Amino acid sequence: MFISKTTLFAFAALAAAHGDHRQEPFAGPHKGLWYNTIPGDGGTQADSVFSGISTFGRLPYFPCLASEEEKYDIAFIGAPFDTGTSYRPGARFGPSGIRQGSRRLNLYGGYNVPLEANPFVSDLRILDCGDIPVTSYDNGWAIQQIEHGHNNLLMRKPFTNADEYGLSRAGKTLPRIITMGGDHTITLPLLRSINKAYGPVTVIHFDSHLDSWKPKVFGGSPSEVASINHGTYFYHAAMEGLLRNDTNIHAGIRTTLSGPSDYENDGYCGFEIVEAREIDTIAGIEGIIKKIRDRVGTENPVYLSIDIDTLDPAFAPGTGTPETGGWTTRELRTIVRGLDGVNLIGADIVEVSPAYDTNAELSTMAAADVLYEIMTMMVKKGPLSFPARNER
Ligand SMILES: [Mn+2]
Repeated sequence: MFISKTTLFAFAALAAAHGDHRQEPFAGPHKGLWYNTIPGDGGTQADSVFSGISTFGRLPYFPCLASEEEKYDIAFIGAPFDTGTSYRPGARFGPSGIRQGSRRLNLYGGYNVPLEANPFVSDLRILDCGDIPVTSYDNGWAIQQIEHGHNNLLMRKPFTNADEYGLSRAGKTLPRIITMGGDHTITLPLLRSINKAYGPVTVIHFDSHLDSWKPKVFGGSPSEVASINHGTYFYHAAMEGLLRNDTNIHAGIRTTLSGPSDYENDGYCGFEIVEAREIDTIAGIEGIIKKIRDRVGTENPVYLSIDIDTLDPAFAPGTGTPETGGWTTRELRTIVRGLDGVNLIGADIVEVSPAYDTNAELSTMAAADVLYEIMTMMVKKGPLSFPARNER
């Protein structure tokens, strides 16, 4: 019977996954082969980084949306949606591209030198949960799919500290979801989901564009779904009350505007702005980190959304709306690491569009490495839980 076979597989996978807290891939070196009995490194070639099926960082894969029982502390999930783009489409292939770009990040070589931690070795349970099913035929429906898929993963008890108090509105410790887009439209349904758990949140937004443009109305009658796209979602998020209004910040901005009023409009959405060129004028990388940290504070739950077009197209050409004059991959990674210690409740990386990448996979590697920095900070911080108020 089909169902019983599926269930059987799920139980087998659960048993394998729960046996060990280290992030062991299910398919390790092939121990049945004679050359895997050679002492030392003799056997690992059967599982080298260029072979096998790609999950993010070779993390164990489990189709979490197929089983409500599955637990994790951090889950990677793809949202392959790109029908909200205004220029070059293709970010629906972002999740698989980022996984491909992450092949050299893994348990065996995952020590993050500047952050002094290997995020693949901890007591936390971290999974690649595959992709949220997303239709490419109906944006309104797709946006609901993304919100509900994300929220299904977010509202579960975490693997660790499930009964400890946490930062969520209900005082619970929740798992952290890292979403791989998809065009930037996906951040609206992700924030709707986050809002259900945490209420209005602080957002750090890395991007070359503001993404807070007031939607244009065509033909006299406003269509709500049509007005939601990768350049307007923060406007909607602000109008829906999903954002704090005094702690958000954009970083890496360098877009041209339709006029100065774009910045005024942004003010309604509660963002401060760090322009990309400020790296040359406000004490470099350290100045930028300070400006971000001063804005968001250390107590607030913070959501991090990173558009790969923050990077200069020399470093990440594989994106839908490139803008020259951006930061290097080194600069962005250092700035992101500068957020170490902030209460990151979730994150996304978006607009990775592999069709415009080079054969050298610059953009997907950059995206994967930025996620690796985020994953390391989340693991270092541990579950976002704390003793009950009367015990503190
Ligand atoms: Mn964007």
